[in-house]
Amino acid sequence: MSVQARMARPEPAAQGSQFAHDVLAGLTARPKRLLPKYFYDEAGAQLFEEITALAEYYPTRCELAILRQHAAEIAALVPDGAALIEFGSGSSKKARILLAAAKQAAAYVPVDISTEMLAKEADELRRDHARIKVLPLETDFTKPFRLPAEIAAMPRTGFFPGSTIGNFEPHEACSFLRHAGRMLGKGAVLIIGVDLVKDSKVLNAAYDDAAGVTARFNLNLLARINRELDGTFDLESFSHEAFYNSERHRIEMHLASKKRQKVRVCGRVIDFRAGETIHTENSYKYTLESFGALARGSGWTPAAVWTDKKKYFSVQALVSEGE
Ligand code: AVJ
Repeated sequence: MSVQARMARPEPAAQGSQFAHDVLAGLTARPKRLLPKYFYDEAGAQLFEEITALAEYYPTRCELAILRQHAAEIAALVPDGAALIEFGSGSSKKARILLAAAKQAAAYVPVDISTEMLAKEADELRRDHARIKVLPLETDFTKPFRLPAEIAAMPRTGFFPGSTIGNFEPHEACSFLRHAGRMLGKGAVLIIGVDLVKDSKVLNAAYDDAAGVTARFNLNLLARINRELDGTFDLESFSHEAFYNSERHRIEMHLASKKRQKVRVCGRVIDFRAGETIHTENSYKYTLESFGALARGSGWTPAAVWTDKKKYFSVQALVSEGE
C-alpha cells in the first residue's frame, strides 16, 4: 500500500485512542457508561449476527420481511440515477433487497466503521451489481462526514435500517436526522427502520435471550477493552442485565459488577461497588406517532409507513423539507 493510501484512512492507533478516550471518560463518569457503537469489533459483529437469528430477537426478521414484501414500493421512491447512502451498513444484507428492486440506482455508498466487513461486502456487491458504483466509506456516521465526490451530481436516497436510530438519545436522533437532511438535500427520501413500542415481555425476551447470546454480546465489550486497552476485567464477575424502561420507552442494557472490585484500564484504576452497573446501551422504541413527531421536528415529513402483521417493527419513508 502506498504511503498516501495509508494516510487517507484513519490509523488504527487514532481509532484506538478515540476508543480509549471514550472508554475512560465513560468508566470515570457517574453512572458508568460505554457507547454501544463499540460493541462491533470482529467478535461483537459475529455475536450480533447470532442475535439476529435468535427466536426471541424479532427486529431483523420483521424488518427483512417488510423490506421483501414492499421492495417494489420502497424502490419506487429512489430517483433515477440516485446514490443510495446507507448509515451503518454492516453486512449490506438489507441494502441488497433494495438494490435488487431499485434498478434505476446508480451508486451505493455503504458507511460503516467496521473496515473488514465493508471491503468484503463491497467486492461482493460489485460482482452482483455490475451497473452500480459501490463506494464504501469507512467512517463513524454518528458524526458529520463528507460524501464521495463521485456522487456529487447524483440525487441521494438515505437508508438507515435496523432501528439503529434507537441507540441515540431522542435529541441525538434529532441532530442526526438534521445532518442527514442537510447531506441528502431538499426533497431527498430517507428509508429508516424503527422498532416499535410493544408488550414488555416481548421486548425483555429479545434483549435477554434464553441461550445467553445477548449476554455474551454485552460482555464482549469488556473483553474488547481487555484486548485493546490493556484491561483487567474478569468477565465472570460481571452480569448482563437488560430490561424495558417503560417510562422512557427504551430497553436498557447494563453490565453489573457482582462484587466490590478494582479493574485497570489503560493504566487507570476503576473502582466498582457491589451491584454497580455500566450502562452499555439504550434501544429506544417509538410509536408511529412519536416517531412521526421526532421526524417532523427534525426537518423531515413522514411519507409512508410499512409494518409487519404484529406491528412489531416499521420501515418508514421520510422526505427532507430542506433548510
Ligand atoms: C443494532 C442497535 C438495532 O438495539 O436491537 C441487539 C443492538 N443490542 N441486542 C438493537 C442490540 C442487543 C440492536 N441495534
